[in-house]
Amino acid sequence: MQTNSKFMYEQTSLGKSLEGLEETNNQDIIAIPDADVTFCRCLFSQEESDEFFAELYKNINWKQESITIYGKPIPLPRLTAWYGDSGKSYTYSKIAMNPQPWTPTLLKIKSKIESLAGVNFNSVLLNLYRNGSDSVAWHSDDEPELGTNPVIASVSFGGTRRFMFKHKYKKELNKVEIYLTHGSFLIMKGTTQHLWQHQIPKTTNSVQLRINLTFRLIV
Ligand SMILES: O=C(O)CCC(=O)C(=O)O
Ligand SMILES: [Mn+2]
Repeated sequence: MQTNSKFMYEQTSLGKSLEGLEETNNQDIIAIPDADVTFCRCLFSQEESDEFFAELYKNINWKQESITIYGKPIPLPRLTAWYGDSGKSYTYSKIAMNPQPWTPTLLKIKSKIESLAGVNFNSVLLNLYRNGSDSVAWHSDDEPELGTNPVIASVSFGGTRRFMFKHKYKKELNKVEIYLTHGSFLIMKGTTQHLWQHQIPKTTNSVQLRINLTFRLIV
């Protein structure tokens, strides 16, 4: 891994304006049918975001996990880590994960977002995207451990990446895309995970390292 002495990321640009976006006090309610999605471009200041990025990059116990397809291990195209309350294990992409204990930084981020999300989360999945070849394929966060209508609170630090939604059944609906910027915060709730899938596609653009945290409540 490269050293993390200087991570300066551009915080202000959304990248692209969205159709159907109502802007209220730095909170964007994104009008997506059958979903409940709110986006906040700069929940964390530039300085806080730089510090969080550097700390997480250095101190999180990042792992290269693999999934097995037809008996062959296929490495996930990103590094991951799972932290949370003890006993809250979780199976993700057929990988059973036991949480590592919360760190002070994770607890700081968690406490800031919990009041906005209205949920006390008990776990967080972290992803580290090393370059444009790292990605997450179309999926929903709908594992049984998360219960019905889960609230997923997603925080991003580092390089901006394109986050996309597609409806699972209504093929006539357009895909929706949001550029997840340094210090941004996205909340997905209601039927979002049941009726929509999301992804971070690979890109040939030059992109900086990015860390994403998705806070979850395992019931
Ligand atoms: O990196 C992101 O913004 C999304 C990650 C994600 O969807 C997941 O970990 O389930
Ligand atoms: Mn997801």
